[in-house]
Amino acid sequence: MAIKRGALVGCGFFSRNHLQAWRDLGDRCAIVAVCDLDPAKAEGAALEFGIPAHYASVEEMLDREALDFVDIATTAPSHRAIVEACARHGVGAIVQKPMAPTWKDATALVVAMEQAGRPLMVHENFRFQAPLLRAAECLASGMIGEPTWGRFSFRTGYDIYAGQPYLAEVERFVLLDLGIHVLDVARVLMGEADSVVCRSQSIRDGIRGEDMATVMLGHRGGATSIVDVSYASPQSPDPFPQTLLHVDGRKGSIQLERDFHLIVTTPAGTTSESVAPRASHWMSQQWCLIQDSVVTTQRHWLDCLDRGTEPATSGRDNLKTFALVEASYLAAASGRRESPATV
Ligand code: NAD
Ligand code: 89V
Repeated sequence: MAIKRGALVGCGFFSRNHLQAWRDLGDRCAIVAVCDLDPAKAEGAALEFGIPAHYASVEEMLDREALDFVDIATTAPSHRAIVEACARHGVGAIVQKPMAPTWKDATALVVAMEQAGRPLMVHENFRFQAPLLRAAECLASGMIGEPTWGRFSFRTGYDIYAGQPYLAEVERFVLLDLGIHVLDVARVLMGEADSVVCRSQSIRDGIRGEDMATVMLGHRGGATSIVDVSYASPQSPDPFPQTLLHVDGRKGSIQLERDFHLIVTTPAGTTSESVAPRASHWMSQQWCLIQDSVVTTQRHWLDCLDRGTEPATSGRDNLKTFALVEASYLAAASGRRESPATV
C-alpha cells in the first residue's frame, strides 16, 4: 500500500498525541503539513515533529498540498468549516470529538462529506481503549449471554481545566465533552438505545455548563443502562481517565474495575485478568490509556483508507452517539423521557 499523505489542523493540547501516534504509524503514513490559526504553534509543531510545511490557513494548505487525509484536532466550533473545506477539496478527514457543538453542524458536516464521496471518521477513541476492546470482545463472544443491564461510569476530580481551559466556558459541557465518549461505549456494548432519561448538575464554581450528568438508556433489545459522568468527583486514588463498567448478562457478568482489572463471571466460574494498555516511550503513566487508544484509532483510520471500508466511528455512526447526547440534554431540560433522533 502507498504511504498516505496527511496534514494535521490544530496544534494545541491534544494534537501532540495525534502527531506522536502518526509517527508510530510512520511505515503507513506521513504527516506532510500542519496548520494552526496561531502560526507560532504550527511552526513549533512542524519543527518538533520534522514536518516539512506549516500553515495558518486551512484553505491555503488544501490548495497547496496533495493530501490523502486531513486530521482535525481543533476544538468543536471550527470542525464544520474545516470538514466542509476538505469536502470541497475532495480530501477525506478524521475529526476529533465532539464532531460539532450542535446537532445542526454535526449533520451538515456528515452530509457534506457524503456528498463529496470522501471518508469521514470521528476520532472517538474510548471504544478503542485496550480494556474496553477486551470487554467488548468478551461480550460479543456470548460468554455472559445477552446483556440485560449495564453501568458505564467515568467520575473524576482530575483538573481537566489545566490542559483544556476552554471547557470552563462551554454551555454544553460534560455530556458533550465526556458523555459522548461514554455513551458511545454504551452503544457499542449494549446496542442502540431508543429512550433517554437524564439529570445534569453544575457543581464546580466558575464554570458555565454542567459538570455532572446521569443518563438512563433504554436499549432496543430491552436492556437498561446507566451512563454517569462527572468532572466534579474528588477522590483518592483518582481513576482518571478510566471508564469503569458493569454489564449483567443472562448467563453472567463483566466488570471492569480500577487499575484495568477485568472480572468475567460465566456459568463455568469467574476469571480475572489485567487489561492494561500498552505504554510506549512517549506516553505518560496517567494518560497512556488514552494515548495508546489514539494509536489504535488512527491505525483503524489507515486500515479503512487502505481497504476502502467505512470506519467503525464514521461520521454517520457517530451521529447515533451524538443523538444520544442531544436526547440527554433534552431530557435533562424537560424532566421527561426522550427519544434520540433516528440517524
Ligand atoms: P486546544 O484549544 O488546546 O487546541 C486547538 C488548536 O486549534 C488551537 O491551537 C487553535 O489555535 C487551533 N485552531 C482553532 N481553530 C482553527 C482553525 N480554524 N484553523 C486552524 N487552527 C485552528 O484544544 P485541545 O484541548 O487540543 O482539543 C482539541 C480537540 O480534541 C477538541 O475537540 C477536544 O474535545 C478533543 N480532545 C479529545 C481528547 C480525547 O481523548 N479524545 C482529549 C482531549 C481533547
Ligand atoms: O476527551 C476529552 O476531550 C477529555 C478527557 C479525556 C479528559 O475527558 O476532556
